[in-house]
Amino acid sequence: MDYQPRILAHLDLDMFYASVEIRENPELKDKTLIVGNPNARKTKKGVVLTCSYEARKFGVRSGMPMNEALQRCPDAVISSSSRSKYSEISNNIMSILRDIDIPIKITSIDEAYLDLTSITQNYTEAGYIGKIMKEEIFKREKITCSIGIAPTLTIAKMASDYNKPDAITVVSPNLVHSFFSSLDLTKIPGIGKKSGLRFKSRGIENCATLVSKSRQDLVTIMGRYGNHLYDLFNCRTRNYIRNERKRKSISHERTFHGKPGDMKTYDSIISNLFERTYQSLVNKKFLMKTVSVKLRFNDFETITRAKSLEQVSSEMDELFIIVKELTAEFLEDPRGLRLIGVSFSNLMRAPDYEPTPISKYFYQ
Ligand code: TTP
Ligand code: MG
Repeated sequence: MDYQPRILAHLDLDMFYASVEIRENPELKDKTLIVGNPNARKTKKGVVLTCSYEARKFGVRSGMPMNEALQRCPDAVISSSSRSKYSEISNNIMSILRDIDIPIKITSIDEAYLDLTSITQNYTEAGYIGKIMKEEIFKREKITCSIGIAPTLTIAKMASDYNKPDAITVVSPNLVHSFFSSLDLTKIPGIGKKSGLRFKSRGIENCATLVSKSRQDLVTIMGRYGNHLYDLFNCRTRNYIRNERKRKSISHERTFHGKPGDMKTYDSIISNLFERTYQSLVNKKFLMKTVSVKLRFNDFETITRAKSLEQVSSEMDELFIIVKELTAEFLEDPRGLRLIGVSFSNLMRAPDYEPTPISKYFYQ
């Protein structure tokens, strides 16, 4: 394995679905909020998708049956989930991160790893970059996140979770052992509650006495977890991002409550989406070859239509006409629309493109 020193970040959005519900309905702020089946009080069915930090104080957790969650927190407000909204906001946020032009791996709807090594050589500056990322995400999408910065991917992920919500935790190489020393054994990936309890019964509660042991000693004390722990404590786990994800498309989409044939609404949404997508294309100095549109009808059938140009372009009028052509036949569909998306793909950098250092990029 390649153990070149690297500075890696893990970013995870805070109580993501709940944050989106609060953003859309600010009255929910500071409430004991559960996202899940809104009929659970009657039907006793469903599981908690996520919940606010206030609800977590009562022991409510993602994946818990709604029935149990409501027993723990009888006054909770339940919000149903709006998944297309979550993916729309997630795409916008991941797009902000992709624009930094460094290796990125998006691992779920609300988390991503980034390799900061090419833009900074020190952890203090990395922490500052993390702060700028957080501010930019909040400024644009009104969602908070937590970031961990560390020499390996696993430690970066543990660090992003360490002080949630709305936190940055920087674990520079010289702090790795003290970071682990502060952790309960059950916080270690791979050591579940059961094994944690087993170790506790043998007097091993946290990592403090284990971090500076040799591999052999750890194997003697911990059995099969010994090797795993030694690698973890000594940064001998993965520290690079394999799939550098090049930007494949620029897109914006919007969900709304469309009425059949409401051309005025559709036209204004299409113009607005086009303008935003076009603006991103120009700001990011891309040229593109393929225009696509996505449309979702009120019965949830979703279609996409695309048209490729003969040559790369960033001509506004030409692209807008294509978007209008691609959407035209669906706007009068009697089912009515609930989502429209506009996307440009087959991207190429414009000749005058220069990667911008992150601080410059964000403060432009
Ligand atoms: P997480 O990042 O695990 O949780 P979270 O963002 O809600 O809270 P935290 O502040 O601790 O990061 O998951 C992201 C979203 O994925 C979450 O908001 C809802 C969804 N999800 C499910 O639908 N089911 C699940 O069991 C989990 C764990 C998450
Ligand atoms: Mg999260």
